[in-house]
Amino acid sequence: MTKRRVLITGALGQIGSELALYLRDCYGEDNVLATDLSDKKERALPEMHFEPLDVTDRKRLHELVKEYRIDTIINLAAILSATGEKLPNLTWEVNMGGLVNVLEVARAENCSVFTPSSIAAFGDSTPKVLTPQVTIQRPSTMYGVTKVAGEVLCDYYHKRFGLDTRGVRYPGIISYKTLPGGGTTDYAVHIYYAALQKKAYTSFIAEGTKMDMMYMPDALKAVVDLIEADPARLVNRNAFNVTAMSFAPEELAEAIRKQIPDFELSYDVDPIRQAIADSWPDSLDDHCAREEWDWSPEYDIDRMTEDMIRNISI
Ligand code: VAH
Repeated sequence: MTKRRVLITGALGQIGSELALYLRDCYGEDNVLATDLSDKKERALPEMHFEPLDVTDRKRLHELVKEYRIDTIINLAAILSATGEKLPNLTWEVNMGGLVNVLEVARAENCSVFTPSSIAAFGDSTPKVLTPQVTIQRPSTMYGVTKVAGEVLCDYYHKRFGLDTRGVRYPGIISYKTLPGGGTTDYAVHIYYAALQKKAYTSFIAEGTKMDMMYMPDALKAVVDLIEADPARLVNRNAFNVTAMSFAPEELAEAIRKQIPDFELSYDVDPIRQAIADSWPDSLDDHCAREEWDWSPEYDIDRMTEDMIRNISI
């Protein structure tokens, strides 16, 4: 493991709040600085170095990178797909303005950068089954626009300035420690809580809507495996397709029934989030990640469901 001093933006979010702890375990408590717009640090990140940071404040970001001698920036701060359709201009400011700040500070201080893209970077004209690593990207959400723009901007900073930029296209991420906020795939998290509380869930995504998903432990491992990968092997660098499973709501309900036999699933489709989900792939081809940095997820739908229900029950 390389010795690193890491700054994370968006560290109180669904991924950030678990990634901060995972990176602390990998690199040591004194080598990880968690930052987030909100200051609810005590809620999610006890015993961690934490600084409030608005990722659109380049001056403050630069100060923190210098003060903490940061050499790696993990940029998670983003407004997700569904919220992004309610606040498109703010989504551009946060997602792209924040990324430009991260890239410019990284260029000035010679930091490596990891910024996740998403399956949201694809749109209706993208091949939906086993979506290729390199293909048509015409997303229909502002969140997706910022993800495509982010991918090509990170490629530019690597080619033009030699910056070490890396990223993956995450599918829906499922976890139990911090609830997701404002996403289209959030149903696949809420369903577990409803199954335990009421043995029933009403899905805002329609039956038959397949989307790629991944359990949080695999999502965390992907970050460290990629930033630690041999750069000589990397071709796609900033936008690796990664996935662990692809399922529709009724298939997830089947997996839950193996743990909670009388669980019932019903539907009350949200047309806005359904339209977003319909524009995304049904399944990704992630062979490039497997070939270039040995990506290999460990959780399938049944192993994830057992772990989710065991941990939420606690
Ligand atoms: C969202 N959870 O739903 C995020 C993610 C692929 C989905 O980008 O917006």
